Amino acid sequence: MQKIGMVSVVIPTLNEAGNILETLTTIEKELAYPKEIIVVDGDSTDGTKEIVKDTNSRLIIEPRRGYGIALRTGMKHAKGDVVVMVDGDGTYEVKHINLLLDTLVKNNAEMCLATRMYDPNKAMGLMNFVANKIMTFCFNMLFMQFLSDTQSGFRAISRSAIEKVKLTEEDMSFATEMLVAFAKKGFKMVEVPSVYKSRKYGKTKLRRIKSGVEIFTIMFKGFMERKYLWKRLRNGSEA
Ligand SMILES: Nc1nc2c(ncn2[C@@H]2O[C@H](COP(=O)(O)OP(=O)(O)O)[C@@H](O)[C@H]2O)c(=O)[nH]1
Ligand SMILES: [Mg+2]
Repeated sequence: MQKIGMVSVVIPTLNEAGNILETLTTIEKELAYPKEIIVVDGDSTDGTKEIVKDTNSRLIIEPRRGYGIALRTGMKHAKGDVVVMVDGDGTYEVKHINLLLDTLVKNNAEMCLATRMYDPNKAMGLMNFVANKIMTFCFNMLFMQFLSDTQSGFRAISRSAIEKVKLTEEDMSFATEMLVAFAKKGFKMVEVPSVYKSRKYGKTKLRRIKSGVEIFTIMFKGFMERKYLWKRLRNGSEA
């Protein structure tokens, strides 16, 4: 990404009435580029939709369940040359949005992620922290990358790069599927240090076991599909 014209911020929400307004007002205030904000709501029943309707953000209702489905729907509607995805639950430091965008441009990268692994407050729960470390280690080994937080959902991404990959995951594994696809294409991915904030309202929709299995499956499937692996195996058997 060499220059940013417009940024599309895509925010999935499912019952985030206590959190969404702060996220939206912070982005409105801080984001230094021309923008559109798209909230993709899973037909929340706690008043999230009504709150979003009272803002300048665009509201899209996506009644089909799944974090990946919501983000894919939002990205389809995005018009900016960069898409920023971020949760609407207030757990990311959205003030860092310009840092992500500037770093994307400075490095001429296709993706910039906010990493929460250098958070001085160590606010991430132990279970999530350990699982994330293992997933990130496997991802780096399999795809020769140097990321520190593969489960970060706060990312600035070149829209033309998104259009070059096929993404089909429906739930949380969508975030990993995207990394696998980008790594296989040789797209450049960089990180900026950010923080993890504890959820103030509502509760997580993460189902740890289900998502864990899906995340490892998508990584190993992606690895097995690597053309060079088959080539190496074939050459190996001929030798
Ligand atoms: N539209 C939509 N949003 C979702 C769905 N599941 C989770 N989200 C949103 O996606 C973001 C991340 O989900 P969250 O429950 O916080 O997962 P965690 O961050 O892994 O604990 C939050 O803003 C959720 O409201 C869904 O099925 N549909
Ligand atoms: Mg969350």
